[in-house]
Amino acid sequence: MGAKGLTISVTVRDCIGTPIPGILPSDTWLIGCSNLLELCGGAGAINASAPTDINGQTTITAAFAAGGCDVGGLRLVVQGVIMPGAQCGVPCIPIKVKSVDITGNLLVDLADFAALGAGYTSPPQPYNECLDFWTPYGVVDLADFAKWALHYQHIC
Ligand SMILES: [Ca+2]
Repeated sequence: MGAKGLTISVTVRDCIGTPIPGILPSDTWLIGCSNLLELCGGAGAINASAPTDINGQTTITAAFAAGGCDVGGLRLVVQGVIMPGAQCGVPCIPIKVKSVDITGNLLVDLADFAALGAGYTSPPQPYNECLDFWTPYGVVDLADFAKWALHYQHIC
């Protein structure tokens, strides 16, 4: 994300609002809000940049190693607990994750080619945002296929 100028700022507090310092980067990661991402390396798919500081703060700027597609946003996980929790009514972080590993088996293979082909080109095929990898956004065309093809046979 940092390469695209994106940073997620994270502040971790306990139940009475006291910042929690020293939470390891490996204990801070992201998941898809609709649970449609296959995380490459599990919780190691994307981690914080550093341990939380004395103010309970850190950032997430890494690339997201995941297959599948979740355009419903992201949610933070700290030490295995989903933050801030859907029960709090807090919206998901508005970041869409789309992988050329469309099927989410952590390998870009012929199954993904078939999935892309089912929605190629759009129009006239119905628009599938999960297949829209490159500009112009809102259409699935040769540019999206080219982006996909660059990663053919890649594994996580
Ligand atoms: Ca496109």
